[in-house]
Amino acid sequence: MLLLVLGFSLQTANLPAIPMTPATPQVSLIGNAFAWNYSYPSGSNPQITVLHGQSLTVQLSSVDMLPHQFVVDVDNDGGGDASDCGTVDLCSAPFSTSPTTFSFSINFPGGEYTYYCSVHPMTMFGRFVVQDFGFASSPSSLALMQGSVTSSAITVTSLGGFVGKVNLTASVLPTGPVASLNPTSIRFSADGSASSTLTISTSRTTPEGVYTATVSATNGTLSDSIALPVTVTSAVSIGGSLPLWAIAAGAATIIAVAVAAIFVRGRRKRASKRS
Ligand SMILES: [Cu+2]
Repeated sequence: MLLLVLGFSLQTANLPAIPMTPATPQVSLIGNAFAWNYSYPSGSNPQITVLHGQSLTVQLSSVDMLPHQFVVDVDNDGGGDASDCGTVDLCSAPFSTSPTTFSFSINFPGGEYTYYCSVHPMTMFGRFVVQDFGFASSPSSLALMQGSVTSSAITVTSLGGFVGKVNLTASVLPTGPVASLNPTSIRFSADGSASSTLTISTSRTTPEGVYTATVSATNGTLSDSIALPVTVTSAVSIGGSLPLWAIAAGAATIIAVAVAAIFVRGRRKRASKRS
């Protein structure tokens, strides 16, 4: 375990990272067929780390007179295929001696990607990390009677090495069942997960119907939410209605009375014939 931690920290220490402010993330990449930012203080092929949902501006320039093109390989199939540009992969315009900027939104899932120069994909590439958290519930839908309580486990998972504390809130629409969470904030480590219990309770007077419970998670920059259908059924219709056994018992009584009546009539007929 210690070795793993050491290995991880050594690995991250070796990778040059570009510090970014969450509000206006910007990164500068200088094209050189040897590597992006070749021989620059930030290090060659620096890792780019962004948060899901952010917009990123990449300032692109070239120092070797050669054409370059910045590509984020969103589908992870390599950086040499400019055919993915404009569909799945994010690609700047080709550039050479004139600098250009390329802005885009990080609307693809959290995880590790690679950015390339599509002209020099063998030398000009680096890690492109999208940090996010995943959000899941188990079970993913709930059903309960009036006047009862049920719960679902809400799990938050770190993606792309996202670390930190996430605050959770829960609500139910329309008004009726009451939602609560325990705990209301989760702290998790890189690539780890943590969970909270969503509890839904109803009173005897909560109207029957289908509701939606929403659990939202935010760390101030990232936010995500998950919705769970909640079905409230009547306690009366299940506990107080005529169950099958009662219907069966009623039918048996009717049959028994009918049989008895036929038997009595038969005896009377035979008795009258005899006399
Ligand atoms: Cu290039």
